[in-house]
Amino acid sequence: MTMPAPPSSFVTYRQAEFALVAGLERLYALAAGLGLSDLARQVHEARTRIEQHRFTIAVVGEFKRGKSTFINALLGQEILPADVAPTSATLNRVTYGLKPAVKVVFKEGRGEHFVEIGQLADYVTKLTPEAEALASTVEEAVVYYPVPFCKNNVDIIDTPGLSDDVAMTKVTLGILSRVDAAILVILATSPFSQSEAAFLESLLLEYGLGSVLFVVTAIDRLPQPKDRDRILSTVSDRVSSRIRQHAAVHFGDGTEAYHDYLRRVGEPRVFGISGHDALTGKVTHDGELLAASRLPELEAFLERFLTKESALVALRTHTERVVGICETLEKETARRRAAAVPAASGAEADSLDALLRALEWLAQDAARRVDDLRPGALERLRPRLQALPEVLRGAAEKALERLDVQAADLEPDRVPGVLAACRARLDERLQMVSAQVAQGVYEELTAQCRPAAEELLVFAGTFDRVMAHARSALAPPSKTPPLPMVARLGGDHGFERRAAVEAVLHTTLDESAPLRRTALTELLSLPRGWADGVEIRAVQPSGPKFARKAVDLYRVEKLKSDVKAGLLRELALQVEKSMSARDQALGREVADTFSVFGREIEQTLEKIGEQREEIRTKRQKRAAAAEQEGRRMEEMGHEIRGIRDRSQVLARELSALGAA
Ligand SMILES: Nc1nc2c(ncn2[C@@H]2O[C@H](COP(=O)(O)OP(=O)(O)OP(=O)(O)O)[C@@H](O)[C@H]2O)c(=O)[nH]1
Ligand SMILES: [Mg+2]
Repeated sequence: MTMPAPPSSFVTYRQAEFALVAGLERLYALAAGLGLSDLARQVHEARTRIEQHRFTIAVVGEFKRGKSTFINALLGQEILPADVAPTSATLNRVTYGLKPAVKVVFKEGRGEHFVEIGQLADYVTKLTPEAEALASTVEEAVVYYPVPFCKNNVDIIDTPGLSDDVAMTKVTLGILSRVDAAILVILATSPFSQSEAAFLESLLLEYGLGSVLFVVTAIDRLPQPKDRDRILSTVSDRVSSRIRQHAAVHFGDGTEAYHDYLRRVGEPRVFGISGHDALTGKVTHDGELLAASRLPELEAFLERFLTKESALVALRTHTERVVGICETLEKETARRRAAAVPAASGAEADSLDALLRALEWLAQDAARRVDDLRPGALERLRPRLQALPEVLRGAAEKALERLDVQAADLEPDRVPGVLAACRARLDERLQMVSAQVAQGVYEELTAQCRPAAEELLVFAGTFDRVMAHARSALAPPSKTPPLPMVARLGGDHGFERRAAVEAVLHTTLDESAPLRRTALTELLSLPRGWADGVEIRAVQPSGPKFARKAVDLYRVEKLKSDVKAGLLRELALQVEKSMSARDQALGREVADTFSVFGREIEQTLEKIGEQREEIRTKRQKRAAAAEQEGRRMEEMGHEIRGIRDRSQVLARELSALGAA
């Protein structure tokens, strides 16, 4: 590309290029840092193109506007296929080559090959279904031709017409970001339609007006010169009004930036030609027809624009593009900065914490209710304890009913043996009875625990649900959830409330059941050696010898009844003496049993506390991360604004340079 001598401005092309490349380098890092891979790729392409010093101009427009014919007119030969039916189906790049040739580049890296120029139509049109199928495999056709305009690294790209079909429109819109300037071809007989106006918007966003030319073709269809002039000024007016609209949307109607923009872009450059007549004139060497086609005037302009001004135009386009990229990035950083406000995640944590606090209250409430059940349970158990003296007495009487005492046992040294034997028998009996009473107390106690188990079950259901919610809100759901309390308590019993209560009761109490049984039995039995203080003496023999037998009989009966009375008295005494201690022990036992449920609830309180702590920590971490992200976005935004501001200054200087 020829570099015109820089005018007397401090901006030289090199400096501008250097500034743009440096800006793009930073923008690449920023876009990549934000994970915007598409934009990063675009930035990278822009940079490569600046460094390659190629200038590419695309000929664009609605379908059937005479785009291909116009390029053929420039080439002076019918090289690109043109037809009354929608024709172009690929991008055709016209580039400089001494010897005319065509290189067909296939899509997806499926190679390329050279064909004769006459074969071009076989690869690039959609005039027949077969041709269209082949064209759909072609990325682009490169036409080498000795076009003077293309001498200095300039390529002209013929594009498929817009609006005919979606795929073609996509191809054409896709190329916009990869070219430096565009020629919008408009038909004289339908000047600047709504869809062309909309398309202009894309062009303006991509390049700014300085890089868009308007070619109104087929003016030969308007034989009256005054009609031609009228059409050209109509197009010019419509384009200008569209540009004002664009400026108003982007800068605000009437603002300084608005007027600045309009001054910068200047008037649209509109040319009226007849591509058809120009081509015919060139091919048939009909100078008059060529002159009437008005192509020579446009060629003179293009000569300047594509060779002398192209470097400047390219720089301007690149600068506009950098500004556009900056705007996209600024919006993104602003969006992320707003999203990084910790309040958003804080609100969620707040409601979660409130939920867990409520769960804590429920737990404390359940614990209180369980505790409230205890006195009632004790009251129901007490009668069994109070009946103990009576029960033991009855059992003792029965055990001592028929004592086996002989006359020989009346010897003083044998009496203690008799007493011991009776006591052993009595102890055995009493032990059995107190074990039975203990079993009864145990069963009653378990029954009294049932309402507590029910309370626990109801709370466990709520606990599990809330904790599962808290966990999933805090941790990625892939984590295995903790074993639900309900399951731990008694398996998954669904809605079988009774079975569930039974299960809870047993899971909770079973562990300590043997201990409790022993404790209760101990509580209800007599201490070892309880009758050690009982002393019995046999009645001394007296009276005449002949009456000895009867006397002995009397003595035996007396011994028996003494032993019985002594043991019963001692038993009553011992039992009576220990009743208040037993009552206290029973109270302790009931409290102990109920505390098993209390402990279960206490453990859930611990878990809830841990969960709340975790929320607090997570929240602090999140807040810190959000703050950091916010700062990072702010710094990025600041840097991007800097690049944008510098690029805008550059854009102003470059357009001043163009006007000079
Ligand atoms: N009268 C007249 N007809 C023209 C002119 N330019 C193009 N045509 C005709 O308009 C029709 C379409 O021309 P093309 O050059 O194929 O148009 P295109 O915009 O390339 O069409 P697509 O590739 O399908 O988008 C052809 O029949 C041309 O002969 C012109 O300046 N005057
Ligand atoms: Mg075409």
